[in-house]
Order: sequence, then structure tokens, then C-alpha cells
Amino acid sequence: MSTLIRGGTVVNADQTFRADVYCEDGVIKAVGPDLDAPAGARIVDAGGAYVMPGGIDPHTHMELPFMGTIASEDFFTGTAAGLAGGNTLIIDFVIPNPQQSLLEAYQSWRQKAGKAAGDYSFHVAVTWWSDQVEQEMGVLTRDHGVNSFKHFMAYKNAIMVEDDVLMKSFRRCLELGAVPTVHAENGEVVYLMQKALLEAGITGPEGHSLSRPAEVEGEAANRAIAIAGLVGSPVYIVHVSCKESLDAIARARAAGQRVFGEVLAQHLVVDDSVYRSGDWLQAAGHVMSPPFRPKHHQEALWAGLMNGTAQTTATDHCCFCADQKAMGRDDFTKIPNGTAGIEDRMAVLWSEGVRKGRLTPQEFVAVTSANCAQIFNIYPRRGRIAVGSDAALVVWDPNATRTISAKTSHQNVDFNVFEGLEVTGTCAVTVSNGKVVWENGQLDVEQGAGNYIPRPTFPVVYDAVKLRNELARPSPVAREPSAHVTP
Ligand code: URQ
Ligand code: ZN
Ligand code: ZN
Repeated sequence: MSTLIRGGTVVNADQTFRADVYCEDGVIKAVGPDLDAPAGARIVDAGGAYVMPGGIDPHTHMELPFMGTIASEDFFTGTAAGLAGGNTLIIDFVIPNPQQSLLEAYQSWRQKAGKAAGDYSFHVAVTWWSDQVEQEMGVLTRDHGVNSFKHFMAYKNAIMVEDDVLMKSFRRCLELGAVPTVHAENGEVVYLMQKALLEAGITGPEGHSLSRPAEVEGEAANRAIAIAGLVGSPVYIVHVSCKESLDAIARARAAGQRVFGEVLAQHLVVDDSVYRSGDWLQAAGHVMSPPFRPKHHQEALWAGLMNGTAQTTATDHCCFCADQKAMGRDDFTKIPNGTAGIEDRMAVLWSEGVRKGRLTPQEFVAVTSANCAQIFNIYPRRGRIAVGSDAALVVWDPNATRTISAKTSHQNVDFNVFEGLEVTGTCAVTVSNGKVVWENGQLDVEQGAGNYIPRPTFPVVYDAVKLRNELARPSPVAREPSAHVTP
């Protein structure tokens, strides 16, 4: 299959230039002006539009079993909705039950993802610790293209891990050349605040927000960063939602520590007033963790993306319909946590970011695709329009408008936190594996067409602990200045 995208302006994270793009057998074969295409090639007219690397969403949970139910979006409908929005790769999460083999869980998630319409990869969560976990992390990196491991500091009595596991697992990640990532909220404090609120008779969705204030996230982010610093590993903080976490990341990065921050499109535009709407279902539809914050955190998050404190954007796409959210009708701690975003992330980032002068088109490519590809070691296979890169790209119409609504979305969920938001800038065409899968508002996808994208580990170039010990060794006793040195 061959496709020629003609007449567009190519935008990479570091360059913008007029060029045609020719793809064949799922790979970009030529980038340049006035390209010819062989007979039979699909021609896509990109005149007046941008040709950009397909979006990478590093944080999704398709058909996740969670809080007594299963997320309503599956790998087919979720990746298809992503393709409609310009997203050509998801990094989802294998989340083993505590005491479950990581490998067994990985195989189960690989089986579920087999129906995907678009490409996918996996972080694997470390939800418990043993010699077996340590050993299986090695197998996953060596044999299965996993180079990132997730740690939940929240969700006590479920998938939360304590600091000792963070220390051991971060150390193991360093040994393997893998990236540890964390959901940073202090699960012990959340648990106590939940109990206190329920005892005080606060059972509605507003209790969710009250039980996990920004300080609870900032403390955990700071703690994860401190532990990573002691170990010498990098650390990637997912769904950074508040200034407190950004400040912790900025301090660490200023000190030369390798810390990354991810921001959700939802937290950039929605604030905590949604929990005080008086409409239970509306408020419950916004229950996710971390919760939506007071408005001033949004400008901090935008600043974090603009100044490089945060590098990636994501959605944490984890969908629950009204009947599922109603499980917590009498107790907010039972409302399944999660919201949707995979179809709208790119348009929200363009409309609220680029159109409002916060991001340049190149910075848009960086935070929706290229930075993520680099952090998780699949650049320039992904995250760049270049010869040899995968033919996973979008033709972006910077001026087209649409109004976001659950009613017109391709996502398999009856709620959208961006409901009614008019966005300027939409995905006109999506090419996935070299095939046009979205054009003229129509999806042309098939179950199972998505590929698993393995992510290689990074070279292990030093033993941080040994290095740290060497650096910490007391300097030799200061020598007397030798006689010949004149004062
Ligand atoms: O915490 C997460 O990232 C998963 C369980 C999705 N739910 C959520 O509220 N973010
Ligand atoms: Zn999370
Ligand atoms: Zn998540």
C-alpha cells in the first residue's frame, strides 16, 4: 500500500517546512517538494494543512477492571476513537493484581489488545514486590519490549505500593535501563480523609475532590522524586494536576535530576467547580484521580508545558458510563475513577494551546508526540516525519472547528468532560501503518489492524549507587600547598 500526502507543511518538534510525504508498506519513504507517486498510490491533498507525527497518548486504560467494574472503552473502540482524533499510538497499562505474576498479567493484556484498530504499547505496573517480580521485570524488558514500570502511590488496600517497593523497583528499573513512572498521591492520607468525610456525612462527588487536595499530590510527587534521586533512577510523574507537583519537578530538574512530568488535556481546561454543579451525575462523571483542581492550577500546568517542566500530554482515558458511576450514588469512594479524552486531546491542545499563543505548532508536536517518543525510546520511529519513520501521521486542519460532545464522539462512553467546548483545529486525515484510516469525518478501521509497538530499554551506562558512593567519598585530606607555589 502506498500513500502520497501532497501539498502540506510538515511540522516536527524542531522544524517546519513545505514538503510532500510518500509512504509505502507502513514506512515513510520520501519527504520533499513535488514528489511523484507510483500508479495506484492513494493521494491525500494536504494543501493549507499541517502534516505532523501522529499523536502518542502515553496514558490510557482500555477495558480496565477497576473498582468493581470494567472500563467501558475497549481496545478496538478506544484506539479507533483515538485515530479519529489524530492519535496513532497508545501506551496502556498492564496492572497485575497484587501477588499476580507480571508476565501472566502482561499476556492477558496482550490478548485483550489483539482487537485494537490502532497501535499500542504497554507500561507494566508493579503492584507488589518479591524476587519473582524483580525477575519478571527483567524478562519483560528483555523479551517483550517493555521499558517502563508504573507505581501507584494511591489506592490503599488495592494497588498501592509503599516506599520500600518504590525504592526496590526504581533500583531495578535503573539496572534494566527502564523508566519508573508513578501515580503520585499519598494513599494513606487520602484513605483517612475519605473516612473523615464519610463520617461527617459527605457522601457526594464533592467528597472525592475534598479527600485528595493538591497538597496530597505534591507530597507524593516530592517523595517519589526524592526516592528516585537517592536511587539514581529517572522518574516520570503521570497526570500532574497541580502547582505543588510542578514545583517539585522544577526543583529537581533545576538540580539536574532526570524527572519528567505528564499533563492531562482534561486538567488543562476543566476546574473543580464541576463537583459543585448540584447535578450528581454531572459531578460523578468528573470523578477521576487526581481530581480537577481550582482554576489557578491550569495556568501553572500550561506554564509547565511552555517552560519544559512538563514534557508530555496524555488523557488517562478510563471510561465509565452513568450506570457504572452510579455504583457510588451513596458513597463517593465507590464512584469508579476515570474520564475520557483520547479523541479530543490533540484538538484541545491545538485550540487552547496553539490558537491561544501558549504553544507553537512545533511545541504542539513536542508535547503530543515527540517528547513522549524520546522519553520512552521509540524516537524517531515515532514522533517525527522523516524517511524511515513509521507512516503514522496526521493531516491537521488548523482552522476547522467542531464542538465536542459525547453524542458525536466515537468514544464508547456517555459522558465527555469537554462537553460543549468549541475547538478550532481538527484532524482532517489520519494515516496509521501507511493506511488512511480517517478522512472526511469517516473512520475506515478494522479490528486487529493495530500493532504492538515494543520499546527497547536504554543503555545502562553507570551504577548510580556505586557512582554515588564514589562521589560521596570524602575528598583526600587537603594537601599542604607544595613549597614551590608562591602565595
Ligand atoms: O489512576 C489511574 O490512573 C487509573 C486507575 C484511572 N483512573 C483515574 O481516575 N485516573
Ligand atoms: Zn493514575
Ligand atoms: Zn491512569
